[in-house]
Amino acid sequence: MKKSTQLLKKYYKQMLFVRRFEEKCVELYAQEHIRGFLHLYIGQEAIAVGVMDALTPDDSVLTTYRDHGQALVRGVSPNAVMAELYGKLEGCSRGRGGSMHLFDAATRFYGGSAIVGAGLPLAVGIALADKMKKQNNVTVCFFGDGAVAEGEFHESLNLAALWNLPILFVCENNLYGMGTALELSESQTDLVKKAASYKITSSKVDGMRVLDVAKAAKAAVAEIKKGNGPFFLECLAYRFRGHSMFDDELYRDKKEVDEWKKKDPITLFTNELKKMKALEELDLQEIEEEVSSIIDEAVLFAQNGTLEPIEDLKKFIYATEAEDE
Ligand SMILES: Cc1ncc(C[n+]2csc(CCOP(=O)(O)OP(=O)(O)O)c2C)c(N)n1
Ligand SMILES: [Mg+2]
Repeated sequence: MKKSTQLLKKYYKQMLFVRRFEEKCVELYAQEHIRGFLHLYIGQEAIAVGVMDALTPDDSVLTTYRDHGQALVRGVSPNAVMAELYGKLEGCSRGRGGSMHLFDAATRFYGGSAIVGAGLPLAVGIALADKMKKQNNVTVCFFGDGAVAEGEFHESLNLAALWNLPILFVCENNLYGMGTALELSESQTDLVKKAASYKITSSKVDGMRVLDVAKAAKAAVAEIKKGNGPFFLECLAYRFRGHSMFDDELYRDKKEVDEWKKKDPITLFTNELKKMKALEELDLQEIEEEVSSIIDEAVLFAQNGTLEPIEDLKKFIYATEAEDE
């Protein structure tokens, strides 16, 4: 298989994997194996896949509570992610974080956070550390359109620009923050203008098209690694499901959802593969089976995992106790 076809296969497989993993999560949630909050990334897969391909293992990643896609594509073990969703000790956050707080230092995946905008100042800190240590790494911070209303967003962009930090800000603009449409919460809905006001270079990309996202992210990371400071990439997208598992979606028209579903990133990419005549070389059924067996294994791993014993309840409350471990 040609190298270029291998890359296309990787994109397809990663997007499908995230999609199927989360569809499985929906089932497991209904069966109450997964509890608590669960925010799905379905519809936005092309963004995680396209951006992550521009990174090296030394780069850092931060994101929001809608974090399964980024964690899986970054390379956090699917077993550890599923075990985390089950609240098991073998989870990537020892079962204490759950869906919104996936974390894995080995892949420099610094979370998942429940607080809107919370990843932004952390990203500034990590990028500042990289810069002070003269390490030519990039920190990628994913956040939603809702985060631009937060003070932390403005403080973070200002400092990143002022200190010329190596950060890629990836705004996943899916047009809604919970049940509030962007135009109801922002006077300026052209989000790249906000970055421009901090003198941060920016671009906008169709977040439903993985090849476009990959190209834009690669160009942005190259600029950052040349020492040109932060970059703001707005990815226009849409979440196909509700905000979380509990959402009656009264704030948006079903027709609008159906229109966006025609732009499903996996369907769009399959059509592109057809056009590029790459589809003949790819066995989609085989990829589907590969993905399915990884997910089955993850579910089994999580089911067989351990619930933290009650005597460990107070562990990790204070930093000193964590150090004793
Ligand atoms: C500081 C803060 N304010 C409010 C909330 C409640 N909240 C949870 S998700 C959310 C919407 C965020 O929307 P967006 O950033 O667009 O991300 P999306 O859910 O669309 O991915 C809000 C307001 C919160 N978690 N943190
Ligand atoms: Mg949003």
